[in-house]
Amino acid sequence: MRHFTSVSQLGDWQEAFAQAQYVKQNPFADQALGKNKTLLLVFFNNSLRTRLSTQKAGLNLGMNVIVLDIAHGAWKLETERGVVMDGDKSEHLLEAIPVMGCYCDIIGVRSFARFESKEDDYNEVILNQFIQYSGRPVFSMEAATRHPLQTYADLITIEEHKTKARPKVVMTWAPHPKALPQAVPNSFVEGMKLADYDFVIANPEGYDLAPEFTRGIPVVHDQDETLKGADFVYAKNWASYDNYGQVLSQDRSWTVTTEKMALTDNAKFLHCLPVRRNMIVTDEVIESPQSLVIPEAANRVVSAQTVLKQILQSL
Ligand code: AN0
Ligand code: CP
Repeated sequence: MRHFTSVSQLGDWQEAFAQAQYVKQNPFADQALGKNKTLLLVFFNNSLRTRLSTQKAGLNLGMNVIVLDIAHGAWKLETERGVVMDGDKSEHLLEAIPVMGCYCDIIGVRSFARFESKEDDYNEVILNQFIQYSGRPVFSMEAATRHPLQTYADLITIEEHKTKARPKVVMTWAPHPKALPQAVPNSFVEGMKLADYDFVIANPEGYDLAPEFTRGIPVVHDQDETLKGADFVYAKNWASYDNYGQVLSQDRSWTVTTEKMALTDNAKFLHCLPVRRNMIVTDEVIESPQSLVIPEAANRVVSAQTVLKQILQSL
């Protein structure tokens, strides 16, 4: 594997799960692979889990790790070509990217949807420029349309906790005060196709995801109906795709509560975190024994390390 931008690149899910299990059980077995290799993690947006788990994954593989926060300490970057740079931006991405490539062997990039242009976001203009101009293998640490390392960790967590071969997984929209990207839910849909679970999406009218992701997947606008018989509930907020980037609803009847969980088949609760308590999910549910949010976050090291290992093997 050279670049990693979508969970669908994992290919066969059982094989990808077996590789992750090996890494989880033998975290320091591949230290020689990363020796004298430098990992650069570039963040255009905030992060707790991705920042720490991806650093840890690199360290477990024997790599040297550098983290760059673009917003804190780097020059303000222009991203449009052809602009007369007489404003507050001191450097162009077209120089910054190849320069970053000079200092490392592999680059991870976090660059959220900016909600300025649906077309630019869905064409992944920032991530693709790193792929085009850095001269290095590039992996996504959540780009505009996908968060594949999160999805890989979500799938590992489900696989570890499932009690039937093909569990029913419900991904439900839940309310949030701010406009959040569709990257996590889009990517989760790709993961569900890869693992071939019994999968349903519940979201209010106006919140259907991009058809290129949801084609072939049932989308229901009645949350209670979908929760019946669920083995896993994956909650997430996202802003509207059709009314691109808008918050159309903060309907708290979509918050995942104990009453909602009672409709399920004793389902486990998942969320990628960070989560707004008592908007997305109640204190009671996230603190319940059904909640897998911490083991899910722990698996972020496993997903990052498994992917990094494959990229290192391809160098
Ligand atoms: C981001 C999102 O929803 O894409 C990151 C999640 C991993 N969440 C927030 O910005 C709160
Ligand atoms: N789940 C996740 O990616 O969290 P961070 O935004 O804190 O990295």
